[in-house]
Amino acid sequence: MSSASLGAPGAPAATVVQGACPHDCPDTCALHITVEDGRVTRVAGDPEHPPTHGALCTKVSRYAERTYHPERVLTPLKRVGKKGEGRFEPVGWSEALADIASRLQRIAARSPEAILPYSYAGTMGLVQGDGMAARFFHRLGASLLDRTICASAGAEGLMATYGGKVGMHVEFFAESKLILVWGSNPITSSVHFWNFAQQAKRAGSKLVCIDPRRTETAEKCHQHIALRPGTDGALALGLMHELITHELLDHDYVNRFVEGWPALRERARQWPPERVAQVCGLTADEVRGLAQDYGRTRPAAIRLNYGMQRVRGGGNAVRLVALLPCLTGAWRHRAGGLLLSSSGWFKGVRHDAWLQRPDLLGQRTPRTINMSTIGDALLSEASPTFGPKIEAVVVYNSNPVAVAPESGKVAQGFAREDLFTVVLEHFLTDTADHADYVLPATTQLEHWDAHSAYGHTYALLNRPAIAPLGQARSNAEIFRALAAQMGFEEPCFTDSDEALARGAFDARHVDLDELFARGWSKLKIAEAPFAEGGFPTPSGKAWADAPGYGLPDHVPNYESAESAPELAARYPLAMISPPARHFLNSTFVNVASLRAAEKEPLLEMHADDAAARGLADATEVLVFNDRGHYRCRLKVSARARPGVVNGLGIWWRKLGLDGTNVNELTHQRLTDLGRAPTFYDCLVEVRAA
Ligand SMILES: Nc1nc2c(c(=O)[nH]1)N[C@H]1C(S)=C(S)[C@@H](COP(=O)(O)OP(=O)(O)OC[C@H]3O[C@@H](n4cnc5c(=O)[nH]c(N)nc54)[C@H](O)[C@@H]3O)O[C@H]1N2
Ligand SMILES: Nc1nc2c(c(=O)[nH]1)N[C@H]1C(S)=C(S)[C@@H](COP(=O)(O)OP(=O)(O)OC[C@H]3O[C@@H](n4cnc5c(=O)[nH]c(N)nc54)[C@H](O)[C@@H]3O)O[C@H]1N2
Ligand SMILES: [Mo]
Repeated sequence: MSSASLGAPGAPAATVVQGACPHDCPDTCALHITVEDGRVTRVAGDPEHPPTHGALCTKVSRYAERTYHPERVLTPLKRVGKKGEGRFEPVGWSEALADIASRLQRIAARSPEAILPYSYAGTMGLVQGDGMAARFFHRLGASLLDRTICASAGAEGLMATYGGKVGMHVEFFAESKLILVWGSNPITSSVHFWNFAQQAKRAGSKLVCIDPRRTETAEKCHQHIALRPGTDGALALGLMHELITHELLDHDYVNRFVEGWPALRERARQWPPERVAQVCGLTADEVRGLAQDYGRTRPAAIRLNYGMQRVRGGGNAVRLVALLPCLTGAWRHRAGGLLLSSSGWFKGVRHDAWLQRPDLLGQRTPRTINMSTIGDALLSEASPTFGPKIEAVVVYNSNPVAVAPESGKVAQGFAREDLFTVVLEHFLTDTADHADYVLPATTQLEHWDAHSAYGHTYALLNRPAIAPLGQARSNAEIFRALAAQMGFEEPCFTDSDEALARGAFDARHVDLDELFARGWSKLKIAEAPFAEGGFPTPSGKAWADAPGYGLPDHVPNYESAESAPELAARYPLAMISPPARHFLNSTFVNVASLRAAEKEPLLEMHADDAAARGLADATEVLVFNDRGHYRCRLKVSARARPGVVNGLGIWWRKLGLDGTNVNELTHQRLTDLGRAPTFYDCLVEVRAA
């Protein structure tokens, strides 16, 4: 459906436009946008799209509230105050574009690598994400950005096990007899997966949640295994130990489809339940019971999520967990196996090289800056190892001052008077407050896009439902205009947004007629893709021992009693900072109804830890470590296990209690694999404010 008329005779004509949710979420919903008299009046889920099933999360059902928000940035803005103050005056597009282009040209004439694009998944669209923007920065020869802030440890862990970011079809979890919800809080972060898990539960299946926090999801599962953060690798090794001891391996599957198991088997033998229990903060019976359930139930499925890989050993832990269904042969059934990401199924289906045009670099090989260490990068001077000092940053689809680790340093970097900063945004976020220019971007209701997904296997289309508000322009339109201003003459800089959306997928793999007629189309993937091996490795076998990696192992957190006893003596509480239910990363924090639901920045603490510190529920507290302090409201709660506090994220710093957020406390050290941040590997102490 592109736009069907729904109006009753006499009523104002209503049309329904097919859209796709742009947000960074595994569910990537198909949307029905109702438009009446040029205004969006309803955003609903498409009832026919199987994963969406007609339902939306609270946040996105309020998407129109965000689009029509009175504080939307609707004209280009030029800074008049100090960096970070957020004082701007409106300017015209032509003045803004001319000034930005000439500033970037001057820097590029000396050193294009002194210019850095900074973007993540504010929209996951292939057009408004890294389509025209990537073409622009490749042509310019700017520094490349290593986009690691969320998932790259787990991604590399999957690559080193299956050879690709591939997994089960989400729909078939409805038929699983046992589901391990591991490092994932789907009631908050993936409600459409939860719908399938509920169907399984109603059919009598067992649900087990493996998470340090007693989340809403953990409460609704039959069992909650509240391990210490960063100990998932040890738990997986313990499960292997029990599968070996009790003869629960599928030897036929292992012999035919797993490489390197004998060496890992010897390692797993060193992890009896007692040792695992001590490392994970569990009982040995919990480990034994879980192994029995997992080894004896068919089909058994694991919904792994990125929450468990935001620690030093995150990549190794994903390798170990991802091997479990290979050892029990769970992959033989379509409702068995594992899903962390489905994005690898889109490899070769998406026209990435055409969208992003890395060939425009020609012979140039710019340096790569890791987005997860943006604080250090912005504060680095020129040096032979670092290269030129960063002189300009162009931010789109991201809010690094709030979301990047060790945000005190990130804010200090963005406050540099000699840094030229352009931010494409909907709102004056913490990052936009530091900009020299803020450029008003369209929302998903106002532009074209095409979407792949990382939690299901459908391609989606998003048509514009309404004209851009005010003077807003789409990201692609802004980079097209900047390219023209800079004199880039390659024909690819004239491709329209619609042309980019039409060209995003390969017609041999996506039924483009169906995509454009109905808004979504399923990829053709076998129902049980690895029933007979067929992993995307060169041999088709899964790797227990991956070439170039060696055997996976449990890697303790950087900040733990094991690795840093002196630090742990001063800061005895491990802090994790998972998403708050009504926010999406730092998006929606400024939507009044959603912020009202979250009330204030919260720190959940177990009653014993609160009593030991003489802290009463609802006190204002300071959470601190050597990197800084963060003021928030204490919630004494059974959601926290002893020794672990939960600082729910990710508030805008300026909407918090003292101009900071939880990332004031996190550090910039990276994961074992994938160069990712270790947000949940963080020791703190807490006292009354
Ligand atoms: N409402 C909402 N939805 C979201 C997001 C959001 O911010 N808000 N974020 C989106 C994004 S960007 C992503 S990447 C996805 C997935 O986002 P994830 O970050 O995977 O988020 P969750 O599914 O909430 O899962 C995180 C869970 O992992 C737990 N956890 C923390 N440390 C550990 C550990 O060491 N081991 C184990 N086993 N568990 C641990 C946390 O307590 C939490 O319940 O969700 C997306 N959906
Ligand atoms: N402590 C802690 N920190 C974390 C995490 C955590 O769990 N704990 N989670 C991490 C994870 S998983 C992730 S993915 C990152 C997320 O980090 P980001 O990707 O930066 O996500 P958001 O904070 O949602 O910011 C996205 C911004 O993009 C803007 N935007 C949306 N659509 C468009 C558009 O079409 N055009 C333009 N120009 N802008 C648009 C939104 O207004 C919003 O301000 O944060 C990470 N940070
Ligand atoms: Mo993420």
